[in-house]
Amino acid sequence: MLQRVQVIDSHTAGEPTRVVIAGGPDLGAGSMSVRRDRFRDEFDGFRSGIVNEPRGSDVLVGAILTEPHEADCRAGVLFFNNVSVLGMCGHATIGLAVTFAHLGWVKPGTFKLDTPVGTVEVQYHGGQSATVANVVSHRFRKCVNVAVPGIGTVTGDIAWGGNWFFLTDAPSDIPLTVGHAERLTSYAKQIRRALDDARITGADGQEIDHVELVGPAHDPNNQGRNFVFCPGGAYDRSPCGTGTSAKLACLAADGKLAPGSVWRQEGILGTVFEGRYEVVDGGIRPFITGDAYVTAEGTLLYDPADPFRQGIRS
Ligand code: PYC
Repeated sequence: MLQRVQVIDSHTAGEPTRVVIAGGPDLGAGSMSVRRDRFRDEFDGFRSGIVNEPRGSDVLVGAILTEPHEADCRAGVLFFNNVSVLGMCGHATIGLAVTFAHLGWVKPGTFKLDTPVGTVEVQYHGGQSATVANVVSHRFRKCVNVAVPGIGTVTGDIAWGGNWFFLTDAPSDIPLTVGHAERLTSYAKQIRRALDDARITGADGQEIDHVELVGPAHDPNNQGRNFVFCPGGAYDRSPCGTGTSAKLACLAADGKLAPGSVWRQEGILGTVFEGRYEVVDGGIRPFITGDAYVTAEGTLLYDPADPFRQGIRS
C-alpha cells in the first residue's frame, strides 16, 4: 500500500524548507533531544526519503513537527538535511512561521517552538516576514589556526548559533557571488576536512559542521556578506539564521556591534537577514528577521516496491 506524507514547501531568502505536516513517524515521549536521537537512530530512511532525490535535493532542509515537551511551546520541531539532523535552523524557522500562517494555524503575534537545542520564540509579523529569537549563542574560541593542505594556514573563530560554525574571511581571490559557488564550496570543504583531521571542535568535542566564509557587503545598506557551507556539502542559499547568529556572537565578543544595533547580513544570493542581539547569561540572544514564501502543498507517495523510496543517500 502507498504510504502518504503531507508536506508544505517554502523558501526563505532562497533556501528551501519542506515541513512534514502529516504522515510522519511517531517519535514518542521525552525531551526534543531524546526525540532527535530517536529520529536519527530509527527513522533515517524517513529523513532521507523526504529531502533527498528523487523527491528532494541536497539543498533541501526538512522539518518534522511533534507535540512539544516544553508546555509553553506551540510545537516541537526537528530540522534535518540531506545527511543528518540539525540542532536549530533559522531560515527553516522563518519558513515555518509563514507556513503556519498559510495553514491558518497562527496570526501575527508570537509563539514558541521546542527544539533539541532549546526553546526559540518566533514573532510572525504578517505577510512573509518573521523574527526568530534564537537560542543563546556565543563565540567559543577566537583566532583558531588550522593547517589546510593546498591552502595554508587559515584562521577563524568557532561559534555556536544553534549549530557549530567556523567563521573565517572569504579568500581574496574568490568573489562572494553565486557564480563562484563551486570554488567557494571546494574552499570551505577543504577547511571542514582540515578541522576534522586536526580534531578542532566546538565545546565538549562537538563537531563543527558548518563553515562560514565572511566578507564585506555588496550593497551599502548592508553590513556583511557570507557563504555558508552546510554539513551535507550543499551551500546555504540564504544568509543562514544560525550562521548569522554565530556572526553576531563574534561581533558582540569583539565589541564591534552594540546590543540592539542592526546587522544586515547578505547571503550569497544577495538576500538579507536582519540581525540584532541582546546580552544574556552565557552569551547573546540573537534576533533574526527574514522573509519566506510558500512554494508548494503536496502529498509525497511512498511505494514499498520502490527501491528509492528512502531517497538516494550519498
Ligand atoms: O538558516 O540556520 C539556518 C540554516 C542552517 C542550515 C541551513 N540553514
